[in-house]
Amino acid sequence: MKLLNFFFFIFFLCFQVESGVSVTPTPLAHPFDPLTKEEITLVQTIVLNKYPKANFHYVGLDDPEKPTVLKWLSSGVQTSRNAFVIAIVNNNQIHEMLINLTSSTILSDKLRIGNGFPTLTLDEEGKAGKLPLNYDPFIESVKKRGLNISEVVCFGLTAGWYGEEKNQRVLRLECFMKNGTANIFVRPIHGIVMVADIDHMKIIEYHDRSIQPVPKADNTEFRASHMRPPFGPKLHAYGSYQPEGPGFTISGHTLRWANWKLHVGYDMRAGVIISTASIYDPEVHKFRQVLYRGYISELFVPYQDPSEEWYYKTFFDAGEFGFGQSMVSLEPLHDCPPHAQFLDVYYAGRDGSPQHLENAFCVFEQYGGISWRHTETGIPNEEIREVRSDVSLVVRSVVTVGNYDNVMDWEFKPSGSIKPAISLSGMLEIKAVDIKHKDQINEDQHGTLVSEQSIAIYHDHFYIYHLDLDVDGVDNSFVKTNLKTVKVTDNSSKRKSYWTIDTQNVKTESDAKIKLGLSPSELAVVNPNKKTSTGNEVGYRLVPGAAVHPLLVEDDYPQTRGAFTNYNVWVTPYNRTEKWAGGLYVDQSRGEDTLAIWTKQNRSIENKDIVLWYVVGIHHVPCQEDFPIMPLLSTGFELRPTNFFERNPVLKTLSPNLVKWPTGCGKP
Ligand SMILES: *[C@@H]1O[C@H](CO)[C@@H](O)[C@H](O)[C@H]1NC(C)=O
Ligand SMILES: *[C@@H]1O[C@H](CO)[C@@H](O)[C@H](O)[C@H]1NC(C)=O
Ligand SMILES: *[C@@H]1O[C@H](CO)[C@@H](O)[C@H](O)[C@H]1NC(C)=O
Ligand SMILES: *[C@@H]1O[C@H](CO)[C@@H](O)[C@H](O)[C@H]1NC(C)=O
Ligand SMILES: *[C@@H]1O[C@H](CO)[C@@H](O)[C@H](O)[C@H]1NC(C)=O
Ligand SMILES: *[C@@H]1O[C@H](CO)[C@@H](O)[C@H](O)[C@H]1NC(C)=O
Ligand SMILES: [Cu+2]
Repeated sequence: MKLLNFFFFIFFLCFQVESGVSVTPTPLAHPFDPLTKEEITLVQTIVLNKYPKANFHYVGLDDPEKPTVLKWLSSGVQTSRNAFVIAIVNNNQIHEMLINLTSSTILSDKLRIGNGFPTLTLDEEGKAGKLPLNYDPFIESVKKRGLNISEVVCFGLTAGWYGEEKNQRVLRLECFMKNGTANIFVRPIHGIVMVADIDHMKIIEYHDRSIQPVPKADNTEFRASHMRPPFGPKLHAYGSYQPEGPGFTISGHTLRWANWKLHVGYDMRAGVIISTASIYDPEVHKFRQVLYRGYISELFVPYQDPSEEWYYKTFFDAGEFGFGQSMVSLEPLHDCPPHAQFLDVYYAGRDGSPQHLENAFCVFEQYGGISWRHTETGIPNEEIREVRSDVSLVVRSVVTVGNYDNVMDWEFKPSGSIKPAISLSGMLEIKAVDIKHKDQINEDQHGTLVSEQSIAIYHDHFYIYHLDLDVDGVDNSFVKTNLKTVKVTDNSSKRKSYWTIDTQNVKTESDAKIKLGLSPSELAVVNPNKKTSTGNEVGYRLVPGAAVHPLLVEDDYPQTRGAFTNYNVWVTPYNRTEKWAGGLYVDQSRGEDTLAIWTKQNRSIENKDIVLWYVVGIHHVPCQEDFPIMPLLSTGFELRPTNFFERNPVLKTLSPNLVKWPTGCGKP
């Protein structure tokens, strides 16, 4: 059957709001602007001047105090900027430094004493990966397996903490075979336990425990250029066309689009940070605050194989590997549509020098399906059909930590909804076994046999979002509305039951710890000081994704470190330094500085500046389709206005014009 040749409609994205957004003021630097290349260089100079032997593990903007930021928002009054630095000096002293970027002075310099280590540098990860290749016992093990050392690639992996007394910065090392494929992760060299001391960059522990065949390279390739036909179904060309250009403007890091105004920041640990997002309310002719700050605070990925080679794999991808420094350049036209705009970022390398990452995130508009609709069939002799199509704005970045690619989106809608989403792709972590068919399995292999000799190990991906909502002002409350069954027992109705709501103002941190999915409830952050004309408190509701709960016991070492997954929802009073749900120093941490510990204070959260923490995730039982590379698997949630507006805020938002592709375009 011959399909119609390239026939499609393109949406002419032409957004109109009465908010005066077309006027772009001269870009005042936003207080949350990420450190510039020059500022990173300045920090490097200042620190190396004091400590010539310093390695930089974190360099970022020291969050300005909230009143400072709010003052800037209302009046443009700028104050000085500070940088926060974590450096390891002389290979063993962890220094926390605060640097005034305006006066180029060190404001404070503290030696850190305590458990846990800073985020790894990319440089030391790279160096650790090279250690085995020059380590005689390993070379011997490779020979013994009949493998070619020139085709071996190794990685340093964080070792976790399992009750050890000793505090030493170490990495476990794991090696893989190339030889005919770029998909090294599915070709592990099994049976070797290697530990490296990364302060002295040497292997300190080595055991060759057992030999398993390396899974075959056949059918593992993922590069189209290395594949032979036949290919999959032919997908027809697709275009998007914005004759008037994109409907958003980016000035510095400030983004204006439709009825939204927000700041898109970056941090080498957190990755993309959305700040000071506010939405224009046509009823009151002004922007109203919604999200002061939102970012992924931590990602916990515990694998579920307790054996010697695998038990330690309980990764904290943000705190251990640095989400921001693990961001990768996006590929125009494939990662983002044609009309996307890209932003570059800089982070500090181990030597403190600014490292450029091109196309680190992209911003684009996309057709958003139906905004609202109705077909009215009830009115005689009238045919009424009213449909509004939608457009949304997406801020996208990709964080690639080793085998996995995390595609992170922040989607904004004219209706006021914010929809953060995460999509996973990349490779599974594979254990090599001498098993070719499921029939040969007679004990728990802790994973799925996804290909001959390849067990993909069970694991979880728990993402925790830091969501500092400031709904129409700083002082907010957290409201939990339970839906409950009421039984009719007094014959007042023919019904035996109905449901109603029971609204609870949550007063303290303890009461705000919520495991979702057990009973129906609505969770909202409201401003008790602002009400709609009909008296409802203005608010934003959390519409959760599928609920995930940890399956490890609470006192298991990794679960203590990842205790922020014990509940899906937490609320804390705002504290500028409580940023990292797994702690500031996560590598080999002992669970002493987690959200679970902070909230033990049971602080009041009523009519205060509060932060909502939300855990979203995936329990991953791998399947064969995830091999040799996983098609995108997505999850997400929505922050949705709830009695925030007086009525449907997009009632009068017209659909974007429908345009046809200009004649002659897109013909083969
Ligand atoms: C940083 O230096 C500037 C310029 O000297 C000064 O005005 C400002 O108060 C300093 N900030 C702090 C936090 O010390
Ligand atoms: C490398 O791959 C080739 C072709 O698949 C195979 O013949 C050879 O044995 C492999 N060598 C090693 C050392 O694995
Ligand atoms: C080992 O691999 C290297 C690099 O791929 C290749 O040049 C060499 O011939 C291989 N040696 C053997 C013995 O296969
Ligand atoms: C409800 O109606 C039933 C059946 O008519 C009757 O037996 C029962 O006593 C009534 N209960 C009440 C609480 O009135
Ligand atoms: C903020 O949190 C830190 C760490 O939990 C704590 O030490 C500090 O006292 C808190 N500050 C305030 C003002 O509560
Ligand atoms: C937290 O504080 C509230 C109010 O004082 C109290 O009712 C509750 O029992 C406390 N919870 C814990 C775990 O201490
Ligand atoms: Cu997974």
